[in-house]
This record gives sequence, C-alpha cells and structure tokens, in this order.
Amino acid sequence: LRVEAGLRHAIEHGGLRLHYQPIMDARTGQVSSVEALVRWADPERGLVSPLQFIGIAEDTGLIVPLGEWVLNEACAQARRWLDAGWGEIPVAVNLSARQFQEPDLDRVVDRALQRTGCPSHLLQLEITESSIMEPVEQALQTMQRLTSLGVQLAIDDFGTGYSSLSQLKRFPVRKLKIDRSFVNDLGSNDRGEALVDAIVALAQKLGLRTVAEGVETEHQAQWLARLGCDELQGYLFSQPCAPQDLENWWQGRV
Ligand code: G
Ligand code: G
Ligand code: MN
Ligand code: NA
Repeated sequence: LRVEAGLRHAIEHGGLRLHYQPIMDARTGQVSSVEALVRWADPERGLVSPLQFIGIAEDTGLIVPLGEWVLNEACAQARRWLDAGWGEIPVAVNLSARQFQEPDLDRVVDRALQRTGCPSHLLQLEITESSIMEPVEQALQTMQRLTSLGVQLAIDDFGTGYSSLSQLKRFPVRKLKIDRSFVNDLGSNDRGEALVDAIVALAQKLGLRTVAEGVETEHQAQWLARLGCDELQGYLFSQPCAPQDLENWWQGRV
C-alpha cells in the first residue's frame, strides 16, 4: 500500500525518469533506434528498477497513468533530439498487456504525438506475445488502429510466449525482438543457435525485421549478424542510460 501511494505520487509529481538503450543496425553499426525504459527516482531508494514496480502498477491500474507518462516523455524526447540536431531517432516504448487492452489506447498514443510534435514514424510500440494472443480479433483491431496513426509495432520477448505462428502473419508488426535467453544460449549450446536461426528465417519469410536482445559479447554480435539478425541491443553497446549520458556515449563513438 505504501508502495502504491509512493508510485502514484511519483507519477503525478515528476518522480519518474526514462533511460534509453541504443539498438544498433547489425550491418552498418549505426544506432537505428533506442528503447525507453522507465525508472522511479525515489528520494529514499534512488533509481528503482521497473522490475520492482511494473507488476504493482499493473495490479493497481497505475500502469495506465504511468504508461501515459512514459508515452508522453518518450515522444517529447524524440522531438527534443530532432530539434537539437541529433536527427530522427526512433524511440521504442514498452506496453504492458493491461495498457494494450485499454479501449482508448490509440487516443492516448495520438494525444502524446500531437502534444509533443513527435512525428508518428519515430514512435515504436513493443508488445509482448501474451498480450496479443487473446482475443486475437480484438488485438488485431487495436494493432490496426495504432499502425493507422503511423507508429510501428514490435513483438517483445519473442519466443518466450505461445505466439500462434499462424496468427503472426496477420499482425501488422514490423519487428520481432528475440528474447535474450536465446541470445544467451548462443555459443554455449546448439539449441541457442538453432532457435535464433529459426526465428530469423521465420521473420524473413514474413518480411519482419529481427532485433536480438541481451547482446553482451562481441562473439554473440558476430554470430547474430552472421545468422542475418538485423539489429542488436545489449550491454555490449550500452546500458540503458539518461538522455545526456546517451548523447555523450554517442558523441564518443563518432
Ligand atoms: O529497465 P529494465 O532494464 O530493468 O526493464 C525491466 C523490465 O521492465 C523489462 O521487461 C521492460 O520491458 C519493463 N519496462 C521497462 N520500462 C517499461 C515501461 O515503460 N512500461 C512497461 N510496461 N514496462 C517497462
Ligand atoms: O522485456 P524487455 O525486453 O523490454 O526488457 C529489457 C530489459 O533487458 C531491461 O531490463 C534492460 O535493462 C535489460 N537488458 C538490456 N540489455 C541487456 C543485456 O545485454 N543483458 C542483460 N542481462 N539484460 C539486458
Ligand atoms: Mn522491451
Ligand atoms: Na524484451
């Protein structure tokens, strides 16, 4: 209960922060987009990981105002990067299942775009496999309403849920994010390689881009690039960090 009150206060009084992790183009080595990851700047505990409050936010319904704040802030940041001359940097935002089921999600997204002046093609929404499964027809409609705004959709943690492969081709998604457990297995056992290989092949047949998550070693990065994975994300390149730190990291690379 105390956590809930504290979180509510943080949402309403500027106590949340977004960190950003770069996602690299495997072919060119350039940053292709960034993923926004929320933190709670608690006066007593410091920066609190979303692992410690997203569940509570979902159970209490606070995920709705929290998610709206995240969307607004991510769009505002994309616009700030544009205005500051960094160019067009697409920003990916995680949606929880509960948010995905909100009937006015498309209006919330549209409002964030309008309010901040963020071009819609710079916003990507990551949804997990489980949130798009049931009921499929409704999920399909939600996805169509979102893509008609011009935003792009990605399936997060792909391979960990039970995506119905037959439905996958009906979904207007652009990317599959390969769960980091598979990336972790690369090089340590054959299963990892076989699974990544199969997911990349499936994605290519469906015309989808693939993003490998949790890339921590040069060896994994080379392996993934060889398997045809389009984009790479992980500690090998950068941890999620504050916008200013990301800008410094970026500047240091060029
Ligand atoms: O940031 P970390 O780096 O620790 O993220 C932990 C988990 O929290 C991930 O599964 C991530 O998808 C989730 N997460 C991070 N930010 C958000 C957010 O803004 N909304 C939702 N729904 N989940 C988030
Ligand atoms: O569920 P989602 O994919 O949105 O979660 C992203 C999570 O993965 C965040 O908690 C982020 O901090 C974490 N992460 C990002 N890169 C790496 C990595 O290279 N290794 C590990 N173990 N976690 C990572
Ligand atoms: Mn994600
Ligand atoms: Na993920």
